[in-house]
Amino acid sequence: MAGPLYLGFDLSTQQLKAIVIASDLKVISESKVDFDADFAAKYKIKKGVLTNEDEGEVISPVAMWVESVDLVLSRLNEKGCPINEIRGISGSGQQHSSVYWNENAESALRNLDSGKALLDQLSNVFAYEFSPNWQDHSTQTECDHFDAHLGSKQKLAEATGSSSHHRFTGTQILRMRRRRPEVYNNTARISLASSFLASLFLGDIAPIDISDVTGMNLWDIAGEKWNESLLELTATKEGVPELRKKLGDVPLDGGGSLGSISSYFVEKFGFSPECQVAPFTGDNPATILSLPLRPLDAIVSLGTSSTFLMNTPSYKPDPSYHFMNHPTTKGHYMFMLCYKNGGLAREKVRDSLPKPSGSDPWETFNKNVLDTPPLDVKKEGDKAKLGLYFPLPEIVPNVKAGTWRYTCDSKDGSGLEETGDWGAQADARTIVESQALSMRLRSQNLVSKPPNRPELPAQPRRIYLVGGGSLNPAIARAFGDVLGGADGVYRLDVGGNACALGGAYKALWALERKNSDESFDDLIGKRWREEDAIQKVCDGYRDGAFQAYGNVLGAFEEMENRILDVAHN
Ligand code: XUL
Repeated sequence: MAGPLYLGFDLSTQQLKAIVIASDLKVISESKVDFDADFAAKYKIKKGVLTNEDEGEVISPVAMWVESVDLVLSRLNEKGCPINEIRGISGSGQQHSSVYWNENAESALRNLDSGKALLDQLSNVFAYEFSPNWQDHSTQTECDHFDAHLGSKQKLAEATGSSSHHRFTGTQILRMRRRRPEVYNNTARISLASSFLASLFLGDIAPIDISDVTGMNLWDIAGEKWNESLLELTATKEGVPELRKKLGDVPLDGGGSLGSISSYFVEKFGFSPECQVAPFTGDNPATILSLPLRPLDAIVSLGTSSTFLMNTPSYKPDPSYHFMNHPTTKGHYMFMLCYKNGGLAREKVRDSLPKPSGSDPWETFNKNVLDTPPLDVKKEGDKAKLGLYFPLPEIVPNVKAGTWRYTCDSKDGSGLEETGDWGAQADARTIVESQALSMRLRSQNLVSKPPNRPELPAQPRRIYLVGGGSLNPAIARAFGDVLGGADGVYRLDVGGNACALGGAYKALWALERKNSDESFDDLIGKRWREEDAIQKVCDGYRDGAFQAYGNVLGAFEEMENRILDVAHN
């Protein structure tokens, strides 16, 4: 076997996954716990969560996560994984979710007994038995307070990388203090899902990670410290020292070791006592670590929701998107767009088309996507079609559920007007285009002319597709048409495991880097075998198509603004 092994976890909404890699990045073993399959009866969850619709609360039972850690490791053991060879652990957690520990937590974590189950020893260490999930939308009042507190949404975005969002942890903590003061008062420490998981392995409360902390609306990105004014808003002026204690200090380095693994795991599962715990990060930051992502490369994750991720040295915050600290590279940022409407919205259009004769449910949809020219402009003078398809209320832009169809002049986007239903056939291409156009609109200031092909317009260098939608060639083609991709559109071939894999790579980098200057991309880039990890699915940039979309980008933005105006008046 090639050198020591590294273990990456991903604690997502629906699963806890573990993946073990060797130093040469080869995957050695994997296991997972599926919350619904393993625990639905016990915890009454559905798709990993409980919902309280009256208040917009979406929560996960923390005890279920604790139990899953024992289970995922016993499954890894059953598969014969050489756990004693693992030298480092890291991983990821769903972003924004918070865990409220009480004063028993520290000593319980430090004195874990390998003769007992983890949960038996940790059942009385939580001030709140649930963790608010990223889908929670109970915090509109708190969001309004956060957006107003520094003067405007834009100011909040400048300070913390994002304007307020229901799921961001600062608003969640503020609501906890107001709505459940007894929980807030009994809370000794607050973790994010990522640092919670790291804490179990460390046998101590792990600090919050330098990238994941930027999903809280509480971290001053430029000042590299907690934002005093936003702490005051969350805790009141007198409460700030107490809140600082609950949150703890945040190490600025995403690498290195937090300490050795707790003896509980050594005795119970055969880990080496030398095995180190590196900082765990959020699932989106971990996704950008699942390959050596260079500036100008973009990852488009096409799952239930959609995300667009870039690694960039520029910091240009705006209320409609997120900048987060890069998990490994100081001075770099992760640019993120997070859409609620992705795969489900496309499926809705698919299901309104005639059923395909073959076994592929996407056959008719794909044929329509590929047979329809960009913007459905078939001949000179045809109007361009633009639409928005949101079965769920959307985050980007922040509008209620609905479907809107508009047309405009294809040459310059003039004459934009709302129009009636044009039939599901045209919808197939328009929905895919609209998802990609929204990403192009919001990332246009971050891209530049490709250095190896300076004759081309500014665009991403490579587009990497991940998630379920990445398997669909028609969707890949349409995303390439809209977004470009001078070096092509690629599918990242790691199944649903990008975050866990990113966690394992992070552990490797954190522990094998020669010094704190050896960058993640350099270290992983040298070992990454492109041919094992990615597949080119299409050329990306196509002359003509790219410009056609550029001509209507302004009209697309105008359409969104009109819909927003109506929604907010
Ligand atoms: C990002 C977000 C989601 C979760 C999914 O802001 O809320 O992508 O991280 O686990």
